[in-house]
Amino acid sequence: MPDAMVAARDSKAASGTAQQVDVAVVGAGFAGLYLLHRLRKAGFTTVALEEAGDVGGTWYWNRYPGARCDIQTIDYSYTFDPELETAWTWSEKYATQPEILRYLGFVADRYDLRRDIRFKTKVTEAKWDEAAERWQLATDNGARISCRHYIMATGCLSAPKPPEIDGVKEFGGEVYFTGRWPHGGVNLAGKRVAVIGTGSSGIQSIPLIAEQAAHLTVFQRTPNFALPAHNGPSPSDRMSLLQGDRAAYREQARQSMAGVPYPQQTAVSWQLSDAELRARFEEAWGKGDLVYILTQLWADQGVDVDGNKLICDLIREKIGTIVKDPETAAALMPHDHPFGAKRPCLDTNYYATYNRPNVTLVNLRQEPIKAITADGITTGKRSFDVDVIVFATGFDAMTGAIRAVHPITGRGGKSLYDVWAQGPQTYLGLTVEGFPNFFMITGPGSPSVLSNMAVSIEQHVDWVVDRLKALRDAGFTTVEPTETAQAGWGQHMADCATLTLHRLANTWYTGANVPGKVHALMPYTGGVGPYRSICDEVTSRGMLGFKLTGPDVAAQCNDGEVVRLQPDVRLVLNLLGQLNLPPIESMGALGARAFVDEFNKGRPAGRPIGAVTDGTLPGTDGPLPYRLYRPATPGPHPVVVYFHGGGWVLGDEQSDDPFCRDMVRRTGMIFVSVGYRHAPEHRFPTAAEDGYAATRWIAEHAAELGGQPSPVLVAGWSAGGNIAAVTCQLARDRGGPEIAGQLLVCPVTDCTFDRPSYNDNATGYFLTRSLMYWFWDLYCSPADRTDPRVSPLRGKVSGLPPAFVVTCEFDPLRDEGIAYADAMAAAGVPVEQLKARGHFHSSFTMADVIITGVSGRVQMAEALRRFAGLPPEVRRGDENSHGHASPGHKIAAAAS
Ligand code: N01
Repeated sequence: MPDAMVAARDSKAASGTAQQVDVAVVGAGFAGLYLLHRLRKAGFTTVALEEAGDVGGTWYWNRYPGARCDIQTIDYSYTFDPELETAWTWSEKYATQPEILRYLGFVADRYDLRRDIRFKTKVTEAKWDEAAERWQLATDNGARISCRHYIMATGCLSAPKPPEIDGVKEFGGEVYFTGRWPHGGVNLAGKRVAVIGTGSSGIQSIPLIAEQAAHLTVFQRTPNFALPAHNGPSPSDRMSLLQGDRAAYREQARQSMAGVPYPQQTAVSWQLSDAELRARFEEAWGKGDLVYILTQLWADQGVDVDGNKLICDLIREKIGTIVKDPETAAALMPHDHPFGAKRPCLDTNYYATYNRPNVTLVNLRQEPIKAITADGITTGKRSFDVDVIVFATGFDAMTGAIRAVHPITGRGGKSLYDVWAQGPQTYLGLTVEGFPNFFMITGPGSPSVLSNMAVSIEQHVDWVVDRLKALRDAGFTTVEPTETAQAGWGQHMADCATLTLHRLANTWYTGANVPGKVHALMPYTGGVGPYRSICDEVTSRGMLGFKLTGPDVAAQCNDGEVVRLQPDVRLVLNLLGQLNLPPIESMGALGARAFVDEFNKGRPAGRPIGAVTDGTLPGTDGPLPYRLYRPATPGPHPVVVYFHGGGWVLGDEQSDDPFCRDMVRRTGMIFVSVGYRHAPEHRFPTAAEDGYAATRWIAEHAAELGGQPSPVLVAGWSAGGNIAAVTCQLARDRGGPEIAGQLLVCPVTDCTFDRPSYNDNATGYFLTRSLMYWFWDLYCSPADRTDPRVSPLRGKVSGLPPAFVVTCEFDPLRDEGIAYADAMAAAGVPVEQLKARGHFHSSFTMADVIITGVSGRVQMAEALRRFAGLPPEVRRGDENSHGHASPGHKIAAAAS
């Protein structure tokens, strides 16, 4: 497409006199165009500076053969104006680059945006002028600019990275970069062509280049997962959803994880038979939709190495069936990263292209490129004479266009280049501390490249422009995030990153593709919907984490961290909040038990283990039920006596099933979960005495249960933690049984409610203060509450077995758990504590829902093995590494 007919609009200002605007925007792609439209509507004077000759951003530059979007085009569109939506019809499921560029030109015309864009103009410097409280910009074309606010809408993949191969300048043939493809096209007919790189750009262009070239040699360093696009008309099912209720469809996209309206998948892989797994995969393969296959197969695919490996195997099998030469097929199969951890690709005939006689694949892992010569490319083993080299080698992503293109100097002369030397730090991915009135659209720390960019861009732009409007109306002239808020966002980013498998791949998401770049996962992995709600929360909490100043208003600094909960805990609590449940204590004991039963039916099934058997054991007043969880490994195993949670009122020997299974898998031990009797039918000290009696019986019958003979271990959660702690005291005082160690997870240890955590976490974290009052009232009369059989903190705490005590930051019981651990330690008991940041009372027992609880459960399992005298071989695959990670895997190594 020719450059814009509208020439770069030179500022009327004489050279040396700056053009004065409220807001300057860099970039006229998807983000820049929408910014201009919104800013103008909000009454801001604006200019956009664009290096290219026309609008389009990435779609202006990436004109290589086969360039298309790989999010369905009906989803990859602006949604801010319903009339625009109906005024444009996409011709294909995945539109080509020329069609997308035409669309962006259409949008620019429709809203008359070009009149505020200075094309062919590069910013060469941006400096914050402290006295004027304005950004001063220098450009390579036309007047300087002085603006109140400076917004980078520069895209995430706009700075191509250099080829990093010696000798490019020596090459006598033609050289092209996919990211800077000539506008007039390139005639490759009859030529010997080399393509270096097999990311999305390479995978899209290789089949078309192969059709034109006399011979194509593909130089592949890392194979990538690619799926057939099955391009054509937009699928009728998606179209009818969109057309059936456009507003609802768009809203679902905005609240979704990836910015495309698909529901949250709930089935987990271990619940599905092999036939079901394969059927789901085949359906996804047939759909030709990246977001579908990345999110809809099974719930654990993106968070668990085992669930992910199932998909990797199935895709590798597909590659094997398409590519005829086994050696080539093997070289094309990715083994070094989980599916989705590196950006997968959509293709048209990619793998089949390697069956063509004029295509050769060179596996650079076996023969790295040594140099580019005048005639072609030399590897460690061979030389390839070529006429054309196409570099599909990617970009200095996310930070390249912001950090390195021009110096950006903030408050106190600080350069963004230096501030980000150890990796990008931002608040919300939108702002940076020390850089007032500076914003980024889809910056590092925002969902951006892990989402449908169109949806994220609209959200970012709306949020920024709405804030600028509100600040202006309130008389504020500067806005800047605080250090605390930015550090908190960094922590939240890191917490989110532990949820996904991105940390197990070296990719441009982490900066690993650029030599010397600091490794850090740059996009926000917490999802589009949660991100949107966090941004809204910042606003509703009075611009939390921002300093605001203005000449005629009092400065405001509402400091703080917007998210302190672990990301999955936040999701669970939000979901529970949306259910608007009545307080459990208002349901009565029977109603509450029925509620808990129903609630538990909705959770993911526990993972398979060796065996689960039910039985009864003799209690003090008759039989007590138990459930025994046995590992798949040969026994005999150490035995852990387990007490479920439920405030002495709720739950049973089956109600902590996922936790017990998880711990059995990790520890390799038998767990016997005891069905002790409940209040109000059986009040204090029944639960305590049942717990002790059960422990004694299990210890005496450990061998019959398939376990190692005594000593046993005890463990429990919440009221079960209370029973476990009490059992250890009773066993010490009543002559046994011998207990090798105690695991107390968020235990009740004392009858007073005056510790700070009872107030700090009184409501909002599922277990409330009033629910605890109710539990206590049902179980124990006030006169009995100081009895160590219910308040073990008031008992003698010396001479107890070694303990591992877990407490959660957002739990009313936090401080009494810590107090008990401290008291035991002070009395000489070997005690380890896990004070779990950002977690709530149920974090660790909601195995497979609260994924951030994995590392805590690994520590618990390690402790139990230590107590039992076993070597520290804890199953930690889902925490640390991908099954196929290569030994030199930097990120994986860092994670362990
Ligand atoms: O870049 P990439 P891309 N020697 O970084 C290889 C988006 N996009 O332009 O993996 C030899 O993915 C490198 O190898 P390795 C999309 O988000 C979207 O293809 O580092 N090889 C890799 O194979 C995408 O993810 C669409 O070992 C070298 C390749 O070059 C992102 O843009 C279309 C090398 C680079 O792959 C980037 O995609 C296109 C060297 N020195 C792009 N240096 C849509 O469909 C690098 N490589 C919307």
